[in-house]
Amino acid sequence: MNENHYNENDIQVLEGLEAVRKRPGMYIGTTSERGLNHLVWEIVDNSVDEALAGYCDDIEVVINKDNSITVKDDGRGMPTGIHPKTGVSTVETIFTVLHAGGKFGGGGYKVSGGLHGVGASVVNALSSWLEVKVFQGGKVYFQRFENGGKPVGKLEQIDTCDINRTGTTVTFKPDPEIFQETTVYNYETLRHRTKELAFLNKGLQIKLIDLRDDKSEAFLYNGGIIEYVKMLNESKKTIHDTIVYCEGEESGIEIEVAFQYNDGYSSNLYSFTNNISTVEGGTHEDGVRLALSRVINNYARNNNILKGKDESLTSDDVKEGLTMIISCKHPDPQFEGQTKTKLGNSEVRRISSNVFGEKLEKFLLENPQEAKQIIEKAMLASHARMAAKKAREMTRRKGGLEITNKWGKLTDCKSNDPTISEIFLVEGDSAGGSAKEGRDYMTQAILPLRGKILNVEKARLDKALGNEEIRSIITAFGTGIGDEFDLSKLRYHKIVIMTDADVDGDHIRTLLLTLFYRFFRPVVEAGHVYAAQPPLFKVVHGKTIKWCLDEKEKDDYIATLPETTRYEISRNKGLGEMDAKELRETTMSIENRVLKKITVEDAMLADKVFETLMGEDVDPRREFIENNAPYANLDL
Ligand code: TTJ
Repeated sequence: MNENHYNENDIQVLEGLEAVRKRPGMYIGTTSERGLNHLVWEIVDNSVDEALAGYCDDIEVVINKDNSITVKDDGRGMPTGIHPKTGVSTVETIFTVLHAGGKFGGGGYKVSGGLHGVGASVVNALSSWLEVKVFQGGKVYFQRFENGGKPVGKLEQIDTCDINRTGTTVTFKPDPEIFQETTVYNYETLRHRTKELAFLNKGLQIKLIDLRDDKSEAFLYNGGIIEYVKMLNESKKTIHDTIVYCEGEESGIEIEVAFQYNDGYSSNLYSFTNNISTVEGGTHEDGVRLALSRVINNYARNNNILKGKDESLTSDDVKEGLTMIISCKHPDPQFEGQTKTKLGNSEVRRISSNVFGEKLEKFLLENPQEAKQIIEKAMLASHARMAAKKAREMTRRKGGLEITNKWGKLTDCKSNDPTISEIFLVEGDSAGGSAKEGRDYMTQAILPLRGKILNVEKARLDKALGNEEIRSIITAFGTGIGDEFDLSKLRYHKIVIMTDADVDGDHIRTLLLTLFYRFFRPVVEAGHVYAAQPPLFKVVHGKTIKWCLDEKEKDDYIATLPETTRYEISRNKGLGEMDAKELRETTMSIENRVLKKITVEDAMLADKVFETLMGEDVDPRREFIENNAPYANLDL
């Protein structure tokens, strides 16, 4: 190659990577910590693809001391030969040409993961440097890129190796100019997804190694999603022993389902397509749900457990206490929905319904004892559902209750326009009082919450409805609940949780998020839920009081003070320590406040923390606290 002259290909390549650096958000969604993690998954997905193709069963993810990441696999190794279209090695092509992975241009993998499939070149573009090593045919190849993906030399052989050793190793260092918020990896976040990937790909070992503090774990599940269900039900009382498992394939589409019921009232259903979490569900989930109701109803009818024509179990009834994982592998998945996490391929509905229905029917026939337990559980749910309906009708009809008590302690805002209306859920009456005084009465409503809100994990819908705090929340939201839920009736487009920065505050927030996760998930999904961030520090000097959001803001502020100034710093423990004006200026006013948007994942995590902390079994709880002590306070 003439080193002084770029040819047309080179220029296109440079422009491509430059475009990624100019608009990283377009390629990885965000340059926050989430985007930083995204880089890891983009690389790991390549190795997982190799595993899905059957050529790799060992992957290592290493967080190096300098927060660079190494991903290593024992697959066939990336192709090293010259790529016919670009005239440079395929390795270089994959790392420098947008969309040049195995998933594009055909001929690659049958089934492929990848979050958005943007590929290795995007990771390269967003890295200060990246190195790749390929072990293939007894040779070791190497290439390095710097400054956002510019090759430093060509792919070259640097060594020899055992002819039997094959694989790919990639190390990259995220560019701090791009990831300005943080370039420090969080072990727990990487752990969650590596573990999940190991569950979803049985027999694949994924090691996570943290060289910053010599921590490492290996995840390998020969039982795959069966072991996933087992883990999810670990802290629960299950109502039957066997974890039901089925897998099947039709027209190149694979469906795998595992489930087990526990004695709780909520359901834990997670679905995936090509290892991607389909939070919004989709046709694979629909099919399984349909089959679950159909088969259970048929069985109950054939065995005279359900009598009469109109008595039947709804899909909500058979969902209660259900822990289920659905994993679909599809050669051409169509992702739809607001967050592109809903599987849209319509043929999958029939296929998953058939595959799952057939196996479930067989299981029930062969295991009458377990069938009986499952159906009894659903019947109980059905009765509770009818009781809840009656309870709801009662609350609606009780005229007196509506007038004096319907709104609980809600102080509503003047505006009726949900898009500009906000509701603050405030811990404690005294902070509630300050909030009421400090609010913008046009757009901000205040609902003070007293005491611990009902533990929703242990409560059924009908019981939850009996709780005064929860009733006030439901009434205030206006959406209804259960079968009647209607997002379009939401009265406030911002729901702001405002709690103290202490253990009780954490607990109440966890409780609220659990409640929202269980009963108002679409509200969370639509991005209406926020956590207020009251300032953590107060700096007083002379007559000036400065509230600072966090350690950094406090330090920055102190640095601006003249050296001779005497000042006092105190930690702001509760909302009650601020008067109405201060609360408005620091935490509530639209101009100054900082709100943290709550994602479904935050809510799911809260739900999980809650369950583990509140569950009846002591051992998992102790274990959780021991393992997560520093994380037990949700980092919101
Ligand atoms: C593609 O088909 C021919 C044989 O090699 C296949 C391949 O590319 N395998 C492969 C790629 N295994 N592992 C990778 C890979 C691993 C990492 C860590 C990063 C990247 C970009 C690819």
